[in-house]
Amino acid sequence: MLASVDDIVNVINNSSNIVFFGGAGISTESNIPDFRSTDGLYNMEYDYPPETIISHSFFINNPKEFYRFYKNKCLKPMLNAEPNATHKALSKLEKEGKLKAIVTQNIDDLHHRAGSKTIYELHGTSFRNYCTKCGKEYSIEEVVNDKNDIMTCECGGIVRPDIVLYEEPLDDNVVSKSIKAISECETLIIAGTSLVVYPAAGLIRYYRGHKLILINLSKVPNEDEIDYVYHGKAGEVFSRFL
Ligand code: CNA
Repeated sequence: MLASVDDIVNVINNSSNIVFFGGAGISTESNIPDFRSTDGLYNMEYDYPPETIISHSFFINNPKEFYRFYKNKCLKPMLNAEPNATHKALSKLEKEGKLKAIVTQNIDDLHHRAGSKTIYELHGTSFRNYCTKCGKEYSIEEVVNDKNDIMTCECGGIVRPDIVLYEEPLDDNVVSKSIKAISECETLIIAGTSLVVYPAAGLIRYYRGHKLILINLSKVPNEDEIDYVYHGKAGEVFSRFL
């Protein structure tokens, strides 16, 4: 059913075992564009759609174009971003013992930087990078500041971000922990995600309770199955917890 900010705040206040499932829409209020909103990456001019560029085969066959897009459109906005009200409120709810885990599709590290501890990053993180040949690790700053078209390691191997590219499988351990948290929680909050990227979106099917909340700017598939639906910005709800 459609719910107000007050309704959602009440459900959260009356829950003691919450899990949060989020996506790119959680970080748009930190000025990192998402993939599908009007001003998101899908509506900007580029030679290929983002899911083509950020795919395993594209990275292997066209690393120069991969790096051009990835550095300009993903890394640079992330490097300058700060946690917003939603990241901060989730960290506070965890400290209060109410929030048990964050399951995120984001790769921007903002939940960590807001102080959250139990975070399952389904798609990895841009803040870890490694050489595909020798495994040497590189920071996000080293990747952004690298002047070459393709970042290579001193051993000659190509450096890649520790993110799950399209066509690549999710990490089994992260998936198992996410499923356990979702299946055991009392309240599941889904926010800032179009719920169209699988297998990540399929994990919400493991929720078994009756306090399923959606906070999203636009509609998502199967919304009529969700107990509380609020169409608006995540920050409008979570700023109430700061
Ligand atoms: P998406 O498909 O771009 O959808 C984002 C959703 O969030 C849309 O439905 C928007 O309507 C909604 N939205 C935008 N702003 C807000 C807001 N302030 N409050 C509430 N809702 C909002 O993103 P998904 O995460 O569903 O797609 C999964 C991809 C996108 C994952 O693989 C991510 O790694 C990838 N991605 C991540 C980032 C990041 O790490 N910040 C940025 C861009 C893309």
